Amino acid sequence: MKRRVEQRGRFITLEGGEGVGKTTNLRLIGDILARRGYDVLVTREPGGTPLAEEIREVLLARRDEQVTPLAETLLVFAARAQHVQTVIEPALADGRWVLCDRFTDSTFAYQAGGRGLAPAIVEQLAAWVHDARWPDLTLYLDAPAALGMARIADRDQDRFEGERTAFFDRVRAVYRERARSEGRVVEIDASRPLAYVSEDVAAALDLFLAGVACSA
Ligand code: Z5A
Repeated sequence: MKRRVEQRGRFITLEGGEGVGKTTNLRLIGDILARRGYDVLVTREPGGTPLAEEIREVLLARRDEQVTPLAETLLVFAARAQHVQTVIEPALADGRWVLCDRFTDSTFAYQAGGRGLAPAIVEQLAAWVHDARWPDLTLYLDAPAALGMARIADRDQDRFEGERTAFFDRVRAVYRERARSEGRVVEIDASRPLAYVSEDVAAALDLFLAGVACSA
C-alpha cells in the first residue's frame, strides 16, 4: 500500500515539442515520487480517458480535409473537459499526484502559436473547461524541432508531425515565452544527452518537493 506523504495532491505537467523526451522523463518523475511514497497517477493529453483517447485519434489522424484551427482547438478542449472532470480532479481530490504529458500550455503553443488562433480564445476555453486548475509545476523541455524529429524518425508521422519547420518554430517561440512569463514553468535544455536532461529534471523536482515540504 502507498504511504500518503501529504494530503493535497499536486499536478505536474511536462511540455515541449515532439521527441524532446517528455514521456521518458515523465517516467523518471513517476519513479522518484513513487520511491518517496507518493501515490502517483500518470496520464496524458490529448487522452487519459477512453473518450479522450478516441478524440486523440481523431486529432492525430492524417486526412485530406483541412482541419480549421478552431475545430482542432474545440476537439482538444472536449478531450480535456472529460479528462479534467473524470480523472484529474478526482485524483487530486483523493490526494494523488497527477503527472500529465502535455496540458493547456500545449494548446497555447500548437493552436495559438502554430495554427495562429487568437490566444484569447484559448484563454476563454481554458477558463471555461478547467477554471483555476493549472499545474503546480510544469517542466518545459526545450530543443530545436529538427533534433526532436530526428529522435522519433523511425515512427509513423501523425498529422502534427507532418507540419513544416516554420510551424514548429512558432510552437517553440510560444513555449519559451510562457517559460519566461509563467512562474510555475521551469525550462530545461533537452538538446543534451538524456543523462544531463534527467539530472536537471530530478533537480527541478527536488526543489519543488522542498517547497512543498516547507509549506506543509
Ligand atoms: N497537441 C496539441 O496540438 N494541442 C494540445 O493542447 C495537446 C496536444 C495537449 C500529440 O502529442 C500531439 O498532440 C502533439 C501536439 C498535439 N503533436 N505532435 N506530434 P504527443 O505528446 O503524443 O506527441 P509527441 O510530442 O510527438 O510525443 P513523443 O513523440 O512521444 O515525444 P516525447 O514524449 O517528447 O519523447 P520520448 O518518447 O520521451 O522520446 C523520444 C525518443 O527520444 C525516445 O527514443 C527516447 O529514448 C529518446 N530521447 C529522449 N530524450 C533524449 C535525449 N535527451 N537524448 C537522446 N535521445 C533522447
